[in-house]
Amino acid sequence: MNLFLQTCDLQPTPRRPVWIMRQAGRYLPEYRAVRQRHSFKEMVTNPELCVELSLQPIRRYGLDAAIVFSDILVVLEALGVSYKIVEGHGPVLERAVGSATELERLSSAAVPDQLDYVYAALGLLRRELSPEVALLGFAGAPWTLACYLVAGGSSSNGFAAIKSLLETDPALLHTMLERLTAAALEHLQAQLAAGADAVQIFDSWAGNLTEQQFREFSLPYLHRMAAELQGQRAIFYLKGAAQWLTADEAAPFRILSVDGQQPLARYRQVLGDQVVLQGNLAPGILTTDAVTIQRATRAVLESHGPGAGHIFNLGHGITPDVPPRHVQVMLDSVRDYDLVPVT
Ligand code: 1CP
Repeated sequence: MNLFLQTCDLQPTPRRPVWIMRQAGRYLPEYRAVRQRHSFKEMVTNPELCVELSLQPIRRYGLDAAIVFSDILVVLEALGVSYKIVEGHGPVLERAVGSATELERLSSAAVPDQLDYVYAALGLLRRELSPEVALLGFAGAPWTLACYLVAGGSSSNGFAAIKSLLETDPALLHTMLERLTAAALEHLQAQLAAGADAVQIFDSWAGNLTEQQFREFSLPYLHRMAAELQGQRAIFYLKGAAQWLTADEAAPFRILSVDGQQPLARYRQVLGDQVVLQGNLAPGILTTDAVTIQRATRAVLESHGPGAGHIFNLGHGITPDVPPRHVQVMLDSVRDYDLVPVT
């Protein structure tokens, strides 16, 4: 039984499926051991290393879903703007894109032609994983990709450049968002074709917009992606923005990953029972102690209640300071709790 896929399809399961956003990463000693020998770029572009890194958290914890080891920035690289990860700082792009001329200079080559290594890794992973474990691909949402593209990498000033662009030249920003929507969709479709059972769209910076700006610069593009991905399993992660959605706005998403802004019961109350919810333990809880982790994990499970349609996860990515044994405490609590009597 694949608990993750059944839950995506709103079928009851004997326990909740669970995986962890950014589950491969620096909190794991086995990740750091590989990272010591290779640059981030080597790890992402080498399918064998990629498979190894994707499997590390599955081997250690037996999670219900594996996510391909990659980054949202590979799509920008496919558009002709390469990136590197600078230790202690984060992603840095080869150049920033903030004018019409710069936007026109982006490559028009087909995105999937540039990202063979991701699809190769997915194919290998699907063969390695048991059928009970779901395989996820992913991409950045148009707004979040635009944040990095306009800033030229990660930002220490809250992505100030794109915030001014949004005021001074909204038409240019919309042209950019159109372009990024098409590129992200091409990459997601290719990942599904290569063996991904589901994909997640990360709008990690949606909450950096006001509610009104979110409705203009992010939501329409997410809705377009949902429409294009209809019939496929697509999870939409809207960090800092899911609390603004009405039931009608959320309905096209079918699977919504939410942060810890509100308890799951509140999202259920507003959105109804036809949307699968993923989340939403605050990642900071994992740095505390076993008793606190058990209590907070149960609170998330109880907040959702016994009905189908809950994928347990964090509200955001796990951080490098989390002791791996604390993750085990959380997972034991999820697995011991439950559950829904299967009829
Ligand atoms: O198991 C996994 O989930 C690993 C695969 C993965 C994913 C899903 C990585 C590896 N990155 C991502 C997505 C990603 N990348 C997002 C969306 C998810 C989120 O909100 O957490 C974002 C915003 C990025 C951009 C990025 N890449 C950052 C954040 C920078 C910022 O602006 O705050 C960072 C630090 C990276 C590098 C990176 N990507 C992945 C890892 C493990 C790392 C750290 C690299 C290292 O070892 O130094």
